[in-house]
Amino acid sequence: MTIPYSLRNKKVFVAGDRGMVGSAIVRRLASENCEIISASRAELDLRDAQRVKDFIVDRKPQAVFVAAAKVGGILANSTRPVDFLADNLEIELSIMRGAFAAEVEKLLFLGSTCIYPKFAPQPMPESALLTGPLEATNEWYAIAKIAGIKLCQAYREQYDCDYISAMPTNLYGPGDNYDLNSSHVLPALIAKAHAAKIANAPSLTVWGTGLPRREFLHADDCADALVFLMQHWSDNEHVNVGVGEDISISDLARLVARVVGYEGQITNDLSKPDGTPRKLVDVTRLTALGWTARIPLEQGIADAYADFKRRHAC
Ligand code: GFB
Repeated sequence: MTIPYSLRNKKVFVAGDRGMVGSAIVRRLASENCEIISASRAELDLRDAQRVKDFIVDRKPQAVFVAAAKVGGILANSTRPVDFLADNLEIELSIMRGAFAAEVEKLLFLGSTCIYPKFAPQPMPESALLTGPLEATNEWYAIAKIAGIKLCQAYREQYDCDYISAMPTNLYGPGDNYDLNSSHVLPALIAKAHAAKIANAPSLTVWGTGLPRREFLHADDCADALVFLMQHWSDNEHVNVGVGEDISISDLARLVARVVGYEGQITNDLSKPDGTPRKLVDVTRLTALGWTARIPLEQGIADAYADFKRRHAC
């Protein structure tokens, strides 16, 4: 823990500002009185190292949030390995090289808790990194995110750059992806429960056994934690970001159905993978710094469902 880093009156580049987490960071930064720098995908391909470097050097941000990534749920991860490995490596390397060239004061890299071994102790402490084999359904994404942590550490070690990493647990919230082939479980269940309710369908289908357990963090809580870490964390070690509680997929499906108002049966499609059996992060480090999540899961699902209806439903 060092002297707090102030974002006030700074130029801040939020890479990935059109995504769920990036847009939540932009909302959160509204109260920090900083100037946000962003670029749409059409303006700037973040995999293009030269263009990214030119952009960052030209705009001269003082702080950078690396919230841009190729993301997706269990099916997308296991069927598009090149996209998840290569795109993410290119994005993080381009941004960090650009940030270094522009002498950015502080950079926060956003990873994922899938960096931890499939059978890591639960809750998973930061020290579990690289202690065992990864979960096969998302090892490509995990390897790219581990490389991002290592890049931050390498820049710190070789050039004394203040680059830090945060590992959020499974995220959801406004602006999520509701496409059933590429989404994560929570938005998928919202979309399925809504469709089943509208169609008066007798059942909705959950992938896998429903037994795996996951921890869910609202994107606004995540953004708040990331801004907090930007201000209060400066270390080689990464920091887990979570709520400290998990839920089985079956219980999550029942909770989503209740929020959406769907009363039919819940069935299982056992041809789909379960993935990692459990993914609960140890949030001791973050809690000790003074940050805890505020949005309860049921309230967060209601908020996400309201956003889904605004943007997708009739
Ligand atoms: O959220 P999810 O796709 O990814 O799936 P992971 C979590 C669990 O929910 C798995 C089950 O056990 C799925 O089988 N599930 C049930 C469903 N119904 C559905 C459904 O309709 N759609 C989806 N997508 N899942 C991801 C990684 O792992 O977690 C990423 O693939 C990333 O790399 C992300 O790290 C945070 O939690 O298994």
